[in-house]
Amino acid sequence: MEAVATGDLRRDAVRTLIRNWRGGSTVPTASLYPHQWSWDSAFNAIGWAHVAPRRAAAELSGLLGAQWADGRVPQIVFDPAVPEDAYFPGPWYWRPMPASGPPRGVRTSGIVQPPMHAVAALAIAEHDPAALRRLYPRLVRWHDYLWERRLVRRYGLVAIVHPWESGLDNSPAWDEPLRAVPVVDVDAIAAHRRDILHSWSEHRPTNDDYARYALLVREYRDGGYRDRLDDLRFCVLDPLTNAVFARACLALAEIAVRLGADPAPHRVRAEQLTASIEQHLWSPALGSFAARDVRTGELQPVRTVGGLMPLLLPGLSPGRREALIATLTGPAFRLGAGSTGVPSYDLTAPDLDLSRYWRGPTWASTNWLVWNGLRTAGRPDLAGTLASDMVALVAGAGLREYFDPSTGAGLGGRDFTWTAALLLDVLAAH
Ligand code: 2M8
Repeated sequence: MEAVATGDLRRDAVRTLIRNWRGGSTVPTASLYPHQWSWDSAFNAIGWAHVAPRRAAAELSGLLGAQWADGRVPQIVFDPAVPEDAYFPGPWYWRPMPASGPPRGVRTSGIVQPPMHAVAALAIAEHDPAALRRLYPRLVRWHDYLWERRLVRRYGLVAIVHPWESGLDNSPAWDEPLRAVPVVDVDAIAAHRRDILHSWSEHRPTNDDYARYALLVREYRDGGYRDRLDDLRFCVLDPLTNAVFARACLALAEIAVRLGADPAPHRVRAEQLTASIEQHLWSPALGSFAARDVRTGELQPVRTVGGLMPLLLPGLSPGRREALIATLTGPAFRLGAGSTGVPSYDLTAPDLDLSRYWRGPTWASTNWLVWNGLRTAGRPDLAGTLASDMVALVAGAGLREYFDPSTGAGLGGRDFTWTAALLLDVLAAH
C-alpha cells in the first residue's frame, strides 16, 4: 500500500463525496443514479464520518426520515427536483403508495435493501455520539419490520422479494428463482431504461432481466406492498441480507448499551439468525453459503460474493469460517493469489462475465464487507491483502462503480460515492 500515493487518493475520494452531496444525502453517481439509495447511504455515511461527521448523520437521518409507517426503509428516496424520467423505474412507477407507506410528501420506492444502517450508525457514533439517540428508535422499527414481516418461520431467516433488494441485482444466484417470473413487455420496458444511456449495455443487466424486475415491482405494488410471502413470485433467503442483518443486530445491541436501553432482544436475534444461516444456507459442495429459493426449497448451486458474508458473524462456527476462508483464497475468488479484490462471482464458473455488473466484476461495497469479515474472523493478514487490492484498484482505474477482476479496468459509473467513502474508511484503518 505504501507504493501508492494515498494522499492523492484520499483527496480524490473527498472531492467525490463533496461533488455528489445534494444538501442532505449523497447520490451514488450523478447521472446513472440521481437519487438516494438505502444501503449506499449507509456506506456513504461511513465515509463521510471521516470527513464531515454532520453529513454522515444527516445522510442516515434523511434516509430514516423516509421510513414507512410499517417500518420499512425504502431502497430509493426520490429527489423531487429530479425529473421523473431521469431514472427507471421513477417515482410514478411505484405508485400508489399504501397507507402503511412513506411520510406525506416523501416519494420512495417500495422495496428494501440490505440493512446496513445500524452498522453505519455505530461507525459514525465515534464521531457524533448525539446522533445515536435520534437514530435508535427508527433503527429498531426497521429491524422489527424485517423480523416480523419478512421472516420465513420454517427457516428462521428473512426473505428478499426482489433481486434489487439484495443489492447484487443480476447475480447468478437469482437466475433459477427468476425462471418463475415471465418476461413480459420486454420492448416497452427496454425503451424506458435510462441506465444504458449512461453505461455500456454489455456491462449492465439484460433487457429480459429488466422486464422481470419491472413485473415484480408491478405485482408487489398492486398487492399494496403487503408481504404475503407465499403469494409472491420471487421469495429468496439471501446469505448477504441475513448476514448483514445479524451483524446489524449486534451493532444495534451495542448502540442500546451506549444509550442505556436493553440490548438483549437484538443479541437474541443475531444469535438466532447466525444459527439459521449455518443450518439452512450452508452448501458443503460449494464450500460456501448460498441462497435458498423459498418457493422450491432449493439451495442455489453457485458461489457468489454474497455467500462469503457470514464471515461478518463473530458467532460463526470455526469449521465454517475455515472453509469459507479456503474458498475465498482458492481458485473461485483467488484472494492473495494475484487478486484484484474479491470478484462478485466464481472465477471458475462457465458463465462468468468479467464485465457484466454483479456477474463477475469486483465492487467496493462487497470488498469492504469481506474486509470486515476477515477482521472479525481474526485474519488481519488477509484483510490487509484485500485492503491493498482495494487501494490498488482505485489507484489504477479511479473511483469507478465496479472493476474487471482480470485486468482491474474500471467499469460502470464514474466518481462513485461508495467507492470513495469505503476507500476513506480502509485508508483510515491502515
Ligand atoms: C444498483 O442497483 C440499482 C437498483 O437498486 C440499479 O441498478 O438501478 C446496485 O449496484 C445496488 O446495489 C446499488 O445500491 C444501486 C445504487 O448504487 O445500484
